[in-house]
Amino acid sequence: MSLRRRDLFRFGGLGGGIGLIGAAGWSIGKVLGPKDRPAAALPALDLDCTTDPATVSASAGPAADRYGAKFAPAAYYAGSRDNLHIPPARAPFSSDVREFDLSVVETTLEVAVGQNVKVWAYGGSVPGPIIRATVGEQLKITLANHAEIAHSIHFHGAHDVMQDGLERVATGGNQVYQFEAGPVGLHPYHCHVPPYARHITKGMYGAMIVDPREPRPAAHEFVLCLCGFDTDGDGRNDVYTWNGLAGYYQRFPLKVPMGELVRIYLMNMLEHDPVASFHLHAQTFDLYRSGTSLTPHEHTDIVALGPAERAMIEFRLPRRGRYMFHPHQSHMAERGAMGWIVAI
Ligand SMILES: [Cu+2]
Repeated sequence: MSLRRRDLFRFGGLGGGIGLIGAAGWSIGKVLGPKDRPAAALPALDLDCTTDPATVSASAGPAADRYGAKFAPAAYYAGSRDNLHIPPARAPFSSDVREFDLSVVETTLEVAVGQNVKVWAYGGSVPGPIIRATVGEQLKITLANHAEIAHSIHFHGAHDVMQDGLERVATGGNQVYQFEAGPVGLHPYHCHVPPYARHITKGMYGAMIVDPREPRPAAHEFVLCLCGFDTDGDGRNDVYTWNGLAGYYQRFPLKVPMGELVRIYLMNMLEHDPVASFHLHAQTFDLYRSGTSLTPHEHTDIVALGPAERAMIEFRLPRRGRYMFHPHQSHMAERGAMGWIVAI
């Protein structure tokens, strides 16, 4: 069954739309009855964020210039990128070495409908796989370079300087990085071979979550990595995405149960833009900068993030409905970085 956002609004507001979501297999498991519907239907928005991408081309005229139309996923995407935004479950502390494979392959990613970018992909994906460990665990991360030029993995956080990922790994080469996970928080990893702006804008980054020994409260967890693509080579970003595909979370909103704790790990891996932000509509959140503290630094509805800066946020959505999120830099929001969280 094919479901588009404008269909969702057409069927009597969000209650009807969520019924359809369930029918389409997107439900998180709760069966909704008539009493579960919101008191009033949500107003339709003037955001044609689901313009059928198959009908859009760069020369398609005014329709193609409608908000978001050119910054949508290709029509064939079917919402199967959960591994890029749902982190692995937290595991108890282990004295065993945790092993990860971040080998690099070259591939092509359709970052927005019809816009194909050649990328270097850690573990075959952009962003790379989410690494998760408990503070103090030993990590062993392997990079086999299957790409045509040299790459590396540099990890943020604290570790032995000999494991800092500054050495180039030549084509066909292998490198193993071993260090202790820490400190608690959210730390990016990325290629550090110059010009590394080019390597990063071609997809060479990912998130590493380091959990405290005493687990944080149970929550619905997501990772959102803000990424840009310079599709015309002019040194500026042309397409902005959360986790690699423009408009993905417009078409496939994150879904959470109403009233339950949500935790999002945010990361800004943009090159070329000096600052970006994450703004949540209709709800405020606790902000833990870099995720390194167990108590929040601030309570707000927006957090600014410089390059490679990250944050952990926690909130609950008290009402059934759709909550927009986006960078407050409008050119980013309008070029692919708009998304939704639906509380069911
Ligand atoms: Cu690289």
